[in-house]
Amino acid sequence: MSATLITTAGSGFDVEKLRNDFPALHQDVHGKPLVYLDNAASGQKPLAVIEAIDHYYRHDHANVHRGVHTLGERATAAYEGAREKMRIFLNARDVNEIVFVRGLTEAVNLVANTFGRERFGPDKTVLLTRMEHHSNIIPWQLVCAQTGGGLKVAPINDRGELIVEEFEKLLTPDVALVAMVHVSNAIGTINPVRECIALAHARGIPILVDGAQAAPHMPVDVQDLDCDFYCVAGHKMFGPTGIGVLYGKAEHLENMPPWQGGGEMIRRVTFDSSDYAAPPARFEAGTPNIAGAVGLGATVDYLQSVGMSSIAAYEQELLTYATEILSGVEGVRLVGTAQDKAAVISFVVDGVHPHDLGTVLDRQAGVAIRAGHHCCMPLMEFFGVPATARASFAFYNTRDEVDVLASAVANARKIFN
Ligand code: C6P
Repeated sequence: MSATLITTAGSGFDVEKLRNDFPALHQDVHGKPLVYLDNAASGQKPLAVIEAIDHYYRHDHANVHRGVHTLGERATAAYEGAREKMRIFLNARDVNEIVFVRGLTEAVNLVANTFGRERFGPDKTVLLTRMEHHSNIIPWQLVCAQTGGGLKVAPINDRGELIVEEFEKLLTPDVALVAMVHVSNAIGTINPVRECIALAHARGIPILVDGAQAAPHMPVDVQDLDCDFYCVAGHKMFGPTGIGVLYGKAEHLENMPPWQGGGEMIRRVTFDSSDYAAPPARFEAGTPNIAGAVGLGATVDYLQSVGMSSIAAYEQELLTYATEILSGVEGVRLVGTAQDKAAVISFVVDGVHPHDLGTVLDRQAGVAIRAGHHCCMPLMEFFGVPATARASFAFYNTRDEVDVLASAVANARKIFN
């Protein structure tokens, strides 16, 4: 997705109108209108999502898949309806390929402890990239510590782009699985996942994609990608916290052992042995986050009414503008300048620690950014910085907000220098 190729001109995309759907955006912080640029950490929620959860708790709540009574049936229909919405959103072939989980972190842990554990061993490795979030490093490390084997890391260049030729060279017979991020949360790089998936599959290697920062910002089609697993976090998609989705190809899910045991994931139980339910129930032990799923379903409806292609195009325009304005501020250095980039800008400012910058922007200008290592310590080490400041945009952000950010950064630099 190149910034120069797409445009929202003529698409009817009206950012001011869309902003009205998000109550939290309309408030003052320290006496200044909030400028929320921490969307990679979590997105704000449209009224449609808040109201769907409110309605569910006021009228339809009961446990799912258990009650024969009316509320039980309504709650089950709402929960399973949300699964179908997620199937359509990701273009999965079958609704049973959609597993509800607590979030992206749980999705990776689930695959590591089932599919991964069965394939790992002393002579096996998991291939990652240098830009992975800790959620896509630690679960593999934990399982490898028990099974033997270890991690291999595909390198990146100085712009923060995956070096695909090196990635390909690392696809050797010891690799049991590739796990890679679609869009880097820390620097915004959009990885060529489709190409990487094809390269891995050509060698019979399955691949998991961390889609936390892709699904909220661009169309995702798991059949077109042909990934084996795709992980999504609901709260980054402007949905509730505590809910996410693991997409897995049916052929994998059907052959995977359960991870957590409990109610609903079984067919028959005796004290000697038990039989497990088919996917997705096999991986959803216990009472699930029903309201979270309902909210996620409402999020999907909302995002589809705006249009994922329009969202992607608008955010690319905003990224181009923000990159130009911010890199023009004296003392600012951008960290991560990939050609194919989502609307995330990581930067450092001469003489100002990112944490101080984050605090000053909040107190003096009402601007919310994230400062730190963004749960990507190996990536920060690569760039030789302990931390960066990060402005991460959503489709409800505006050029005016970019201007507020840039002048607040310039002021902060004056304060500290
Ligand atoms: N990144 C950020 O500020 P959870 O916490 O399970 O919802 O998502 C984890 C996760 C995994 N992969 C990527 C690419 C992510 O961006 C995140 C969450 C937030 O960048 C919080 S560290």
